[in-house]
Amino acid sequence: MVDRIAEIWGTRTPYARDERWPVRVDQVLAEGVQESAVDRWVQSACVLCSNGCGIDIAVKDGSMVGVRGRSVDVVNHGRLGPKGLFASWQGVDNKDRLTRPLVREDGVLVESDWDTAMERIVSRSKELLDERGPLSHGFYTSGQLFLEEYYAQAIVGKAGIGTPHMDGNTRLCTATAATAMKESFGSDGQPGSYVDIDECDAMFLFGHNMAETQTVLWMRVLDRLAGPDRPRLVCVDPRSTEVARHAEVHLPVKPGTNLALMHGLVRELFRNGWIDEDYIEQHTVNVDGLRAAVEPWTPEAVAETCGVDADDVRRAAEIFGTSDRVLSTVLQGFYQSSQATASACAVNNLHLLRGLIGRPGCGILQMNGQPTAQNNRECGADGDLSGFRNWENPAHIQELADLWNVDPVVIPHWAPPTHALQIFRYVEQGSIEFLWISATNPAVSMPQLPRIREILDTDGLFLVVQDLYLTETAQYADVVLPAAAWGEKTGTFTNVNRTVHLSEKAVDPPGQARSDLDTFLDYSARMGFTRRDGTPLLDWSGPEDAFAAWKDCTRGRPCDYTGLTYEKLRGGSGVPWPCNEDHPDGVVRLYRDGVFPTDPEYCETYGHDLLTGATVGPETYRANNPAGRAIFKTAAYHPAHETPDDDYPFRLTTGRTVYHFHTRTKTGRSPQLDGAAPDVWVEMSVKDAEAHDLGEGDIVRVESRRGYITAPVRVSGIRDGSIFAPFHYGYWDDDRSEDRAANELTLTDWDPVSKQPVLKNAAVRVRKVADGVAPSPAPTTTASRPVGRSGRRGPVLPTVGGRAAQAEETIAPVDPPMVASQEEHS
Ligand SMILES: Nc1nc2c(c(=O)[nH]1)N[C@H]1C(S)=C(S)[C@@H](COP(=O)(O)OP(=O)(O)OC[C@H]3O[C@@H](n4cnc5c(=O)[nH]c(N)nc54)[C@H](O)[C@@H]3O)O[C@H]1N2
Ligand SMILES: Nc1nc2c(c(=O)[nH]1)N[C@H]1C(S)=C(S)[C@@H](COP(=O)(O)OP(=O)(O)OC[C@H]3O[C@@H](n4cnc5c(=O)[nH]c(N)nc54)[C@H](O)[C@@H]3O)O[C@H]1N2
Ligand code: SF4
Ligand SMILES: [Mo]
Repeated sequence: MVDRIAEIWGTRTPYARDERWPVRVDQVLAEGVQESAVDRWVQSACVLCSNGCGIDIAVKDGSMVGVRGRSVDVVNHGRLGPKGLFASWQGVDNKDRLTRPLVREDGVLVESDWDTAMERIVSRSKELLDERGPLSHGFYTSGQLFLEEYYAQAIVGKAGIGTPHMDGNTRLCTATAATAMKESFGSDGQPGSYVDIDECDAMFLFGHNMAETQTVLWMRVLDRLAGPDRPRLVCVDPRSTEVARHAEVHLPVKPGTNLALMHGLVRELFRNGWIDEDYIEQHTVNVDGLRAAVEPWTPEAVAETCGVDADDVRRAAEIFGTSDRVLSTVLQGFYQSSQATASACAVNNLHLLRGLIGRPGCGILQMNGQPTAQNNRECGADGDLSGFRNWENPAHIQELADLWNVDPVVIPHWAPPTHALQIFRYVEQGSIEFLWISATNPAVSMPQLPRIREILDTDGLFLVVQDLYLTETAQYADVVLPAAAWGEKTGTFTNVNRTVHLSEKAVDPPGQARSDLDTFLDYSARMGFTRRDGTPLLDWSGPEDAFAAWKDCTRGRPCDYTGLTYEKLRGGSGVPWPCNEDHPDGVVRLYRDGVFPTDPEYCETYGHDLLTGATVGPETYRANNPAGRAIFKTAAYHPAHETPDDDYPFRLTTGRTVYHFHTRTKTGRSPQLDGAAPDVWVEMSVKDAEAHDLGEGDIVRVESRRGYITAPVRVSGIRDGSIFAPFHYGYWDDDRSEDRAANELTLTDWDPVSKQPVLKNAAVRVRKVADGVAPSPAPTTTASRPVGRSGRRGPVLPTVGGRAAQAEETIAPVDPPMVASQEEHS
């Protein structure tokens, strides 16, 4: 038994390059429940991050009473992280779940029933469609629903209503991952695989705190680092994360300067001849543009702009340039920072220059964050078009019209789909009067909260919120719909490396709560949406029908699901798409043949200018003639829009801690996790703290031009001049009404190409409001680890979970699951 709050990554199982990662099965059961008393174990996968660990749910007397990792799954080989162990089931099996629809009467939300609630929605919806047309409707959805639910929603929005105003919180999350792959390779679709961790010689983590945000993937890295021929590790992050502590080279860039660093790394590859001329010649276009763009960026120029050591830039470039097999991962430190798409594409460029793609150990993982973000991108409830189709290609629109049997003119394609922040802007301006929010909590997670609250409160807005709990956002709703959660409904979802899992219903939802799929189907039926032949637009009787329809939509596209069925996904491991007749067991890594989906008839986009976001358009795209070759894309570096000045001298960045998931609706209800990180804090460096006469635990007010928060200080290993605040802490469990969510401070600004908001960079100032009475509540086991052992107000106690956090670990003698590429090696 191991305290998995204190020992986040559990016990090491070292292994060598090209060996298979050993199995270790992690299990937790509710206090007092013996394994022999479990009625049944139900197959699923974890939905608390994009890693997508295979999980079995323990059921006893109709309730979830624990979980264990699935030893046969290629993703996790049995392991689970703290969120999977403690929050997956405790976060939903809860007393304060929504059990009935709520409707607003005389200004207050009162309990109601489904008929009343749905009729209110449908009558307002019909009224607005009649009077104002489809552009009066907006949908803001999630990266946490199931594939089947997104596909239903996409069809309702695109073929039923015909509105371009549908997006997901995936815009805040993985829009840049998708965009970077589309710009470089022609389509979304993760080139690499987790297996590349087993097979690489060097790893680069770009703005990715994997240790805390994909804990099980990090276990795999730790096990390689503990083995014989350890990979070399490079970390790009302004904080001293666990990743940074394990790295050979740590580049603590100033937030907002990633692109300058990337230019420097690319330039070193050219300068030192660490490039594969043959690969570039045969499989890419635009190399000359790239060479010219990076020329000014000497290591010294990078050092000056990014605040890192020039020799460290050279060392990092040498590791990239001279290691046989390099794996890169990219996440929010790049995607939510300025010039996001250009910076993420630069990682693709590094790999293309050396031909390190499509080969064992040479993965690119443009990471996802949310567990099902990938599916929203595939299905198109997020501003993409279903099946990775291209908005600007009339043949692709016709394919969808045929699949759905509707007139192609209904499907909005006259302009790019509306991105999330623009949807909120249209509400603010009054043109969207009907907004349906599902499985996301923008009143805490969107930038510039004082403004978001006003928008949610707009006069004349009809707001529907569909959630498990009465969230900060639901408080503003006209109608609240209670949703069935993970474990209470069946469906599929796909993780970072394209692995599709089936998640079966284990228990009944509480009260009248029902699945999001049922709700969208009900709405479609009540609205009377029909196909061209007069039959109902959506006539599915459940998730398996939706999955069958989805398979048709993916035929011949990069995300081909036609070889998958629920039956095939039962019993064993998840399967990575494309899975079809040619590849019945799926595909471990893409682009093995160096052929990319850039053909103009096939590609998902004609691309953008990375500096301005202007579209390239079909003519110019064709003239560039990529024809199956990858495209080097870049832009000139520009400083972030908001940089420090005399009034606001610090750079604020924001992000996560290992123990919480987003706005904590699940992790905040798990005693083990909540106990480990109960309240907000802000991180400052030793030097900055001393200069402001601040010590561990002192209470500060952090102000930006838009708002403020009040929080105790943790003196941590963050770079000088930067401040970090976790964004998890809203107000549902706190008396305060508006001074602890990091997004009180952030600004409304986005990347010109991916439209992903800049959540990692704002100018702030800090002043002390009170002496601390105790150390801050920040965990000691993570990036927020204190620099000294004691604060002025006493020792900083180590973060532990105690008895309640004990989990069982079985390091199994069984054979680890094997995937195709390892078969080749053995
Ligand atoms: N425990 C936990 N795990 C999660 C989640 C969670 O809420 N909690 N959420 C999931 C989701 S949806 C997502 S999107 C992922 C996010 O996973 P990550 O991207 O790994 O997490 P973040 O903490 O948002 O940001 C990563 C790092 O970016 C650094 N950073 C900030 N600004 C910059 C910059 O300008 N440049 C660079 N290079 N780095 C910078 C931060 O210091 C931080 O350590 O995590 C997933 N997993
Ligand atoms: N400052 C700052 N802001 C950020 C970030 C950051 O790093 N810094 N990160 C951004 C990122 S990457 C993300 S992903 C977002 C996340 O932000 P949100 O999406 O707002 O975060 P969650 O708390 O995960 O909200 C999901 C909601 O869905 C509900 N839910 C869960 N399962 C279901 C279901 O099956 N059906 C329904 N109907 N509801 C369900 C949950 O109860 C919860 O209220 O935050 C973004 N905001
Ligand atoms: S790594 Fe992610 S998917 Fe795996 S158990 Fe942890 S939260 Fe769940
Ligand atoms: Mo995310």
